[in-house]
Amino acid sequence: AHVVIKKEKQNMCALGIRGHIKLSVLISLLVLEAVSQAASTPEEEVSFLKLRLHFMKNQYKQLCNKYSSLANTCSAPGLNCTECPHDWFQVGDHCFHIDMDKSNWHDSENKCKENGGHLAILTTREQHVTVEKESRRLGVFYKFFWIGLTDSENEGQWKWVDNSTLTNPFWNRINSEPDNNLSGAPEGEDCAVIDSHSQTWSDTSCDFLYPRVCQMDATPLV
Ligand SMILES: [Ca+2]
Ligand SMILES: [Ca+2]
Repeated sequence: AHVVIKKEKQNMCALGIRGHIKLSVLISLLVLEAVSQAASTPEEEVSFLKLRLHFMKNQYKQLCNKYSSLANTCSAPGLNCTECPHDWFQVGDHCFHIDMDKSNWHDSENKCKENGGHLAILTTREQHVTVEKESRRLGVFYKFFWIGLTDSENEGQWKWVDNSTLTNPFWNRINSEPDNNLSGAPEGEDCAVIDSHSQTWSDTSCDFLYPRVCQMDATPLV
């Protein structure tokens, strides 16, 4: 009986490896099929291909997860089936992570860097909505998080941590932010936080202690 079980296990592992090859072939076929689809305008073709790609990525993730759970039962190596590290959430081509450890702005940026990222550069409404959802999912009571935006070099000239200038601001205009309020901080307010509830930003003292949103590029699956 022991031999039979061993044999079955070997078969299962062989199946797993064959499955992996089939998986790769299937993906190639699907990609080819998508590319060969005729569309009347280039714009239509682009949106069609985007849809197909989105569908195939989901298919790939499902197959990849199946493969990994099978690989787990033998000695075959598993696969990373997501485009973001564990505990990070994905929006488009980027991965984000909420870290509840509270630090000043500069230490927060360094801590994001230690994990291979940087403080979040939030440019779309979808990213703000997802940060809000994620903070709720974590049951986060706290609503202010550092993002990678500062005007510490030149007062009033807001720059992201990748040195790009701010083009699509989400300031809390109801509270007249950014106000560089000197009463709370004699040196002014040169670093930005997101208020996850209202999904808007405020400037505040860079020395204050807040949790943070880190960001890194997603690693494409295929
Ligand atoms: Ca300022
Ligand atoms: Ca302010």
